This record gives sequence, C-alpha cells and structure tokens, in this order.
Amino acid sequence: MTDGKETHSLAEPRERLWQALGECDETRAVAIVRGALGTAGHAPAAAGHGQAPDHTPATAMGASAAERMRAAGERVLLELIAPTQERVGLAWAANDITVAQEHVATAISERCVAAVADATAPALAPAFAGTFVGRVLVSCVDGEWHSLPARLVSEVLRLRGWRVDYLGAQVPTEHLVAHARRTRAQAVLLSSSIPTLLPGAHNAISSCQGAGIPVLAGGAAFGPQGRYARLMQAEWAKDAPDAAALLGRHLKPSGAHAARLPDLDLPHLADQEYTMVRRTKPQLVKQTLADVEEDFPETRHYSEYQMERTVEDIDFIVGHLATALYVDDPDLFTRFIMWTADILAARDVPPRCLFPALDSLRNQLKDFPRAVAVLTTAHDLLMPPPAHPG
Ligand code: B12
Repeated sequence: MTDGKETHSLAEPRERLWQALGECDETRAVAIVRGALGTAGHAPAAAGHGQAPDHTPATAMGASAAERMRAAGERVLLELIAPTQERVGLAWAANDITVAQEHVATAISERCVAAVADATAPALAPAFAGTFVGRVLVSCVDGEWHSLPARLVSEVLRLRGWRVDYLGAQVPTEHLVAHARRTRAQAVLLSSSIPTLLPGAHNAISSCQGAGIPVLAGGAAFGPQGRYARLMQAEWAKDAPDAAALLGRHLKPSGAHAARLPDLDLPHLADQEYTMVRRTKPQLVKQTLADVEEDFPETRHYSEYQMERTVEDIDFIVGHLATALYVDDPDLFTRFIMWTADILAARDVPPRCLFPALDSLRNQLKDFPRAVAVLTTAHDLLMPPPAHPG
C-alpha cells in the first residue's frame, strides 16, 4: 500500500512487532508500540491530524498536540496492532505457529493496547475535560472469546471522546442488558467473530432493542458487509472509525424495533429445520462420527487427541450448518467448509475426509430440503475439478 499513511509508514514497526511476538518478547513489543506512537504522530494522517510533532509535556499538552496524540493512538491500534494480530491468525491457520504461540502473541497484543491507552491518557483530559461525547457499552456476545477486537473498538471510541463500558468476552445477554439499562448506555456495541454464535447475538440484539437501546454490531461473524446484522435489524459498522461516525450521526431510535421475538425477523425459521438440527445436534454428531469412521478407515488408528479434534470438527460442522439454516444463507456454510479444508490441508489432512461427514449429514437430514441444499452446495464446491484428458 502506498497511500499517505503508508509513506510515514507503520510497515517497519509492523514487521518488528511481528518479530517480537514471534520471539515472545513482551518488553520489546511494548517498546515498539511506544516508538510507533511517535512515528504515527508525524504522519500526514487522513483525518487531518498532520502538523509537526510536538514534544510539549503531557500536563501542559495543548489542544492540537492532544489531537495529534489521539490520532496517533488510533493509527497504532488499527494499523499496527490489529493487522499484526490478523497475521497471527493467518500463521496459525497455515500451521506456521502453534496454538501456544498464538496465545502468547495475543497476550502481548493486549499489553500493547494497554500501552497505547496509558500513553494517550494525558491527551484525553485536555480535550474532553471530564465531559464525554456520550456513553456506550462494548461487549462480546455470549460464548465469544475473541475480546481483543472489542477492546480495540473500545479504545478507539475512548480516543474519540466516548465514555466506554467495556464488558469483555462472553457476556450473558441478561447481564449485558441489565448493565446497559443501569448505565443508560446510548448504544450497545456487540462484537462477534464466530458465526455459530449468531443466534445468541440475535437474542442479545432483540433484547437490547426491546429495552429501548440501539445496537451496533461488528466483527467477522456478522458476515460480508454485515449482512447478518442487518437481517437481525441491527446497525453494522466495519470498524471502529465507522462505528464512531455512526454513533456521531444518529442511531436508529430503538423504538423502531420495539420488543419482539427474534424469530419474527426470520420467517424461514417456520420450517423448523434450524430448530430440529440444533435440538438433535448431539445425535447428529454421534452418527456422523460413526459414518466417518466407517468410510475413512484411517480414523481407526487415530490417537485420543486426534479423535477429540475430529469430534470437535464434526461438532463445528453441524454448528455451522445449523447457523446457515438460521440465517438462511448457504454461503455461511460453504465459506466455513472451504476454511476447514484449508486448515486441514495445512496440517496434511486431506480435505476429502470432509466428504463422509457431509454425506452422512445429508443422509440423516434427507427430509430437510434447505439442509440438503446447503450440504450439496458445499460438497460440490469441495469436489476437485475433473482432470483434463491428455
Ligand atoms: C486471538 C484469537 C483467538 C483467541 C482470542 C483471545 C482474545 N482475547 O481475543 C482464542 C485462543 C481464545 C481463540 C479461540 C478460538 N478461535 Co480464534 N482467533 C484469534 C485471532 C488469531 C485473532 C483475533 C483478533 O484479535 N483479531 C484482530 C482484530 C483486529 O480483527 P477483527 O476481528 O477483524 O476486528 C476488527 C473488525 O472486525 C472490527 N470489529 C470487531 N468487532 C467489532 C464490533 C463492533 C461493534 C464494531 C463496530 C467493529 C468490530 O473492528 C476490529 C478492529 O479493527 C483470529 C484471527 C483473525 N483474523 O482475527 C482467530 C480466529 C477468529 N479464531 C478462529 C477460531 C476457529 C477459533 C476457535 C473456534 C478455535 C478452537 N477450535 O477452539 C476458538 C473459538 C472460541 C470462541 N468461542 O470464541 C478463526 C475463526 C474462523 C471462522 N471460520 O470462524 C480465526 C479467524 C482464525 C483463523 N485464521 O482461521 N482465538
């Protein structure tokens, strides 16, 4: 990339941060982030924070120096820490790093975010002098462990003058709504990365809206361009700056959505396919495992660990199938199956081992036309193209 931001680039600190994460070097990672705050502050940033650097002591920080510091903080969060963390995900998917290395990297990234918050704190006081633009709640949906994306969103909103109640990972919906009511939050910002959590997210959305609180959703679970958020009558933003812009305008008054049962947003649920698949999930997983063992004899020699992973994979497959039925979108399932095939291939497991699982489910669910269509689409996509004769 060679836009204005990249010329005063964070590319170099990004590479160094990546190395520090790889070496599990927390101290160096934090030092890189602190250094980058200076670099980012020098950049002719898109948001109009482009003046020369200012070394005024924090206590006497003028308005423009504070503004530059906040802009630098935002750049470091979104252009240094976030992409490096995404790279961690890609390296894990490609089997280039272990689960333990991924955990270390994430823990260090969390410290890096905290370092940005510490360093930019003096720049908040002069600008907002105890008054906030408003108060919002940022939280992960129930069952969601990916708290770092929500944390990044929270910190950016703070830098833009919002008072943020950050609730972190896997928050039960009733506690989320109770806290939002108690604190009179102007909006609830919901984060989710894992699509199988969408039915729960929908419940959280309709519960908040029922309590009169607008909801803004974000994160990979909500699908390309937030298509599932919209299906669930929530606003959607692709990232924190977009969220800030939406909050600054006017979020749809929640009265527009009134209290409702989430099912009413999704008339296709009347066919009961989702409910049946979700209810019978344990039996579906058990039968699929038995069929896979029969069709794929290698599994008989699997270690206990490999067997556990296989059960986990089948459970995830059925979970994604149920969710695709919930949102009535076969793409949700096919995206997941192609992702699984890549993950398996990177671990030398042939993606063809997914066929017995897909076939078993198609057979078990043969009376459910939507499920059969979803499974058939995924099966056909996975099929290697026919070899050309000669
Ligand atoms: C770290 C990590 C974990 C950590 C999370 C720890 C933590 N404290 O966050 C742990 C180890 C717990 C974990 C667990 C799992 N993970 Co994980 N994880 C990741 C990883 C590597 C980084 C997450 C992250 O911080 N991303 C960085 C941020 C910047 O990216 P982001 O999510 O896109 O967020 C930005 C925007 O989307 C937006 N945004 C996000 N939320 C919101 C909310 C609002 C309101 C708004 C406006 C915007 C917004 O703003 C953010 C900042 O710019 C990702 C890889 C990745 N690409 O993200 C995988 C990833 C998300 N994980 C994945 C998986 C599969 C899992 C597990 C299922 C693994 C397993 N078998 O157990 C579990 C699921 C646990 C659960 N129930 O949640 C997959 C998901 C794939 C899929 N098809 O669903 C990914 C993509 C890895 C991969 N490359 O395949 N994981």
